[in-house]
Amino acid sequence: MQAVVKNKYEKGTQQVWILLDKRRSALAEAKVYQVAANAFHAEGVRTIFGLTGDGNMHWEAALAALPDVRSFHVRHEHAACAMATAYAQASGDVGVASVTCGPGLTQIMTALATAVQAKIPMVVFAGEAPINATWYNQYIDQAPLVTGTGAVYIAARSKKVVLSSIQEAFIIARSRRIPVVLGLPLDMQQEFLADTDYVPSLDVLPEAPAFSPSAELTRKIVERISNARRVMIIAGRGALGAVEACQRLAEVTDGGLTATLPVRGIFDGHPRDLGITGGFAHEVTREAFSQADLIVAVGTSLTRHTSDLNILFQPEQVIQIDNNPQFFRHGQVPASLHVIADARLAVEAICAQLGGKRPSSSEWDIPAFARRVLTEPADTAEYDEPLNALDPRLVASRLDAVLPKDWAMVSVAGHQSYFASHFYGRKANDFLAIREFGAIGNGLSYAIGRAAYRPNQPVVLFEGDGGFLMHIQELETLVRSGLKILIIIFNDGAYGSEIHKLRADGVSEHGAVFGFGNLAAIARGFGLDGHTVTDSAQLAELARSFEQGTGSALWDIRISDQVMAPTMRRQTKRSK
Ligand SMILES: Cc1ncc(C[n+]2csc(CCOP(=O)(O)OP(=O)(O)O)c2C)c(N)n1
Ligand SMILES: [Mg+2]
Repeated sequence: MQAVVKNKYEKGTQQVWILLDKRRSALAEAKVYQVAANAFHAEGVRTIFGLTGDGNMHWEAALAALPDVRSFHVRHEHAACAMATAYAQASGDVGVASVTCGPGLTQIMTALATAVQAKIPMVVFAGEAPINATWYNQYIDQAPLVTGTGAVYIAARSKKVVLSSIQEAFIIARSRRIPVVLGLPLDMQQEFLADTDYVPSLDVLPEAPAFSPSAELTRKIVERISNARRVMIIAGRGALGAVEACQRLAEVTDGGLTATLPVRGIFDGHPRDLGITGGFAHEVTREAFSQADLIVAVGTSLTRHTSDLNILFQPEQVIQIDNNPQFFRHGQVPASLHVIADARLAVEAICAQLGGKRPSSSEWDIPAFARRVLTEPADTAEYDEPLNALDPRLVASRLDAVLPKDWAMVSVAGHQSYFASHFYGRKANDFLAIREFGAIGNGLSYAIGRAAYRPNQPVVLFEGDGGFLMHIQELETLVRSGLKILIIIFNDGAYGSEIHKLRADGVSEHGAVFGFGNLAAIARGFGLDGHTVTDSAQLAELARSFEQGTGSALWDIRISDQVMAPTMRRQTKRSK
């Protein structure tokens, strides 16, 4: 398609329109915002999320007009940033959001901090106050706000540095996996600039080398494995390219396979798959961990969530294999042996050297544990009192039975997230859980970002009532976008995470209990299909009608506030 750019400029008192044919006139001048939009397009950006104002509206319109670009206009800037976060996580590419200067930028602090902690490659195009004005009502010093979240701020305050700043932003985002905010003063964006060829970051960045561990280090690991009795393998996001190698390692060591929550399902279907590790692990998986004496952690940064605060295993038991280990994570050195290597190459080298050498005692029947994970409840705690609404554990298992296995699922923070984590027979790339920074109020945005990545795959969002109401305005964005999302609210009429702690501490829970509201009617008001669920027998028929329909739906499932997630039970007991 021919890129014809129409620009208006002032010549004396006359307004002159020029048409720039970019094929013929590579050095033609265009407005800075247009040149910047062309550069983003050259970076391969085809999906953007934003809310416009003076600082970004021209850039956004220019980029949205370029071939194949889809622009999502949201109702709150935080949502744009959170959508770009989920889009980046799902696609593996750089997420792009855009906000105006001043109040547009201040809205995204929580989403930026989350993206930093989740190591999300992202570029946020932000306006800046005009450089030539003596006063501007939306002025704020943007850099310290952004850098305070841990993100990078690049101010491009002269048209001469605009293209190199965009290139730098994408180079940093891709190579360091971090969000970068790019600030361009809004008056400078209206200047003219030669639209020279832009060199995209991927033309500059070399491919990351894949290191094998040294033969000596491999021998050391093999010796530890041979001296161990029961080996458990944990895979994180860095193991996505090493699935078969990890499975082979489990087979040759008679060991178990587990996944961190973000890659739930990575070993789905393997007879040694014990599901997720960490605080949310199945009771049977916890039992297996209690018998393991060696942990091989592959491609995971080993947060405290992964070891459930060192309850499942201790750092001394762990060998960590990662191409970029942190060595100190969540307040401790998380492993006793660190291997800097490519996950697949390292595990393959270990398997090759292990040959027939197995752990000294290999009577561990992991396939029996794996069968129990699939057939027994994840949490068997019983309650003496009759429950005042549905048991969220039974709701989750019913949902697992009625929701097709190839729909994508999105899970968020809050007490209900434990229940929404226990779904089986589903693939890792059909699950998205960004829980870093622990902020509530992201669910709808994450689901929209995930759906924007694969618009033809239905997405199921599991949310709490509190998190949902925090950004309910994005229902309007969802309906306008035409994406198909099933929103499932585990509605306990409260900030569940708070009430359980307040109750345990004997403190009044009045500030955390709100009642149920009529979320189904609200959803219908926005144009979704809305249902209140008080009996899990309703779910099968509702799933059928969602599948057959074309639009989004919300199910407000009334769950009991008496059932505590095991993580919460342990936490409240510890605080006594
Ligand atoms: C932005 C933000 N504000 C406050 C909190 C504290 N907080 C953690 S969980 C939670 C309750 C969430 O309620 P809901 O979404 O209904 O989920 P539930 O815990 O009830 O399952 C709150 C307020 C937080 N994590 N993030
Ligand atoms: Mg709640």
